[in-house]
Amino acid sequence: MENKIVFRILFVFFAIFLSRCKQFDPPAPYGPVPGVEQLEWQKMEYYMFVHFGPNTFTGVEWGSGKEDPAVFNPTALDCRQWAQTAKNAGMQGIIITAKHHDGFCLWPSRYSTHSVRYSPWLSGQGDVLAELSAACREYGLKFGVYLSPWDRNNPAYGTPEYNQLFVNTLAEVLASYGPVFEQWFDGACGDLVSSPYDWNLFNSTVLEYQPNAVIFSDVGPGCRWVGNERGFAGETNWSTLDTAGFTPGRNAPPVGILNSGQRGAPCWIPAEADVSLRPGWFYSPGTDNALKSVEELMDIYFASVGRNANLLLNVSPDRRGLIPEGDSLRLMEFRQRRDEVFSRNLARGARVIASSVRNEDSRKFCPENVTDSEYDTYWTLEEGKTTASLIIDLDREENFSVLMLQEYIPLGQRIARFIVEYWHLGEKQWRLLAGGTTIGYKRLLRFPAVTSDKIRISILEADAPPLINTIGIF
Ligand code: FUL
Repeated sequence: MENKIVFRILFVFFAIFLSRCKQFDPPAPYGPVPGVEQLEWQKMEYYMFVHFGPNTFTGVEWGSGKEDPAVFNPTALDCRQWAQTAKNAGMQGIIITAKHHDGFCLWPSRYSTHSVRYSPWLSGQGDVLAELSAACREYGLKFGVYLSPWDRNNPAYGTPEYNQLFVNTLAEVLASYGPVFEQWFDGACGDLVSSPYDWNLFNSTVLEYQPNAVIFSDVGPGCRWVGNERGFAGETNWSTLDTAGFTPGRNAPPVGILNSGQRGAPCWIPAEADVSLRPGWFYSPGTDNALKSVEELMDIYFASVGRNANLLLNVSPDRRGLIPEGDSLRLMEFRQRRDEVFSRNLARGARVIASSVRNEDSRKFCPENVTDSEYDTYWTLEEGKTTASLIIDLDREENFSVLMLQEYIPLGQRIARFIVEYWHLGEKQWRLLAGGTTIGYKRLLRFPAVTSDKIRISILEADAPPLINTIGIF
């Protein structure tokens, strides 16, 4: 009898305990979600592309592969200067063209006679990848490699043997220069290929040697081309894509799809926007006065990082092997402008009022999570609810012209339409400020400056309960 009472009491306590725990349950993931390495990659946001090789010295964009390796002879190559420039520019890593379409290897490859070993640079003893990977480590930057499958020098190119040769080359690089955060596969090919590339073999080789690398191509699997070389992601940009039946290059999905991703698609393949500071990818004296302006770079930033894509900005070391002074200056001006815009987040610590909250009494999903500057805390709603609004109360009048929204993507991308309003102090009513479709990892909105003490964000359409982890007002 006594036992029964004890059992009942225990049962009641257990039930109460379970119901309290439930209050802390996070929402279930929706659709595909990023892998750990894809999330780390997304948080990098902005990093450097470096195009360097024989083309630097010959002034062409696509080398024929027949160039004499003797043309490669930088007089003062210094990868530490590249790394220092990237660091000061606010970038998180560097991806180098280890082998471009001309087949020239920037390291002394065992598998090619078209490499630094056959050049006069450091009497054939140099290794650009060794220098750059060491410089990246020194400056706390991540290191990535571009290797073009299209090879205009390799005699085996176009034969079935080439796939294995390319894999050997790939393995050589990936095994030798420390952690690689991104493997960049270019789909471009100007010559006819009679023997198809073995993409499955290429990808599995990358992951065998660098399991944490994010693989870039037209169809991922780690991240995808944004569909243009202007640095512009779509205003609508889903990190999901359906790659069935597609391969990189000629058989890639249409560029419009790459630009905007696909809502409800089965694979998590976020966009990366690649664009060059100069009109071409490689250095040419003719482009010294044609660098993108700070305004153009800001437009690119808002259209890439500000539209749920990472920005891969290319710089072109010159014939000395240095990033030219003008290019480096422009990168610093660009950084300064971003610092000016983003230095003070007016929303930090602000009071937030939500129309609805998940498990209200637990406070785990409370609206203030969006202004606490922690990545892993977020505001969300009860299961089944997909629309809601948030008011950020600044408690004083402020002047602002940029809004930042971040969706908590570790549980999937959900939001499909939203608007932003501000409280018009004179008229005492809400006025429309901006609106959009997707948010994703980060969405930045620019508008003519307004003065107000409150803004309201309304989620009008989402595929599952929306999760917002950060809001910034600048
Ligand atoms: C393209 C290449 O053909 C260009 O030369 C450059 O490397 C660019 C980043 O990708 O597909």
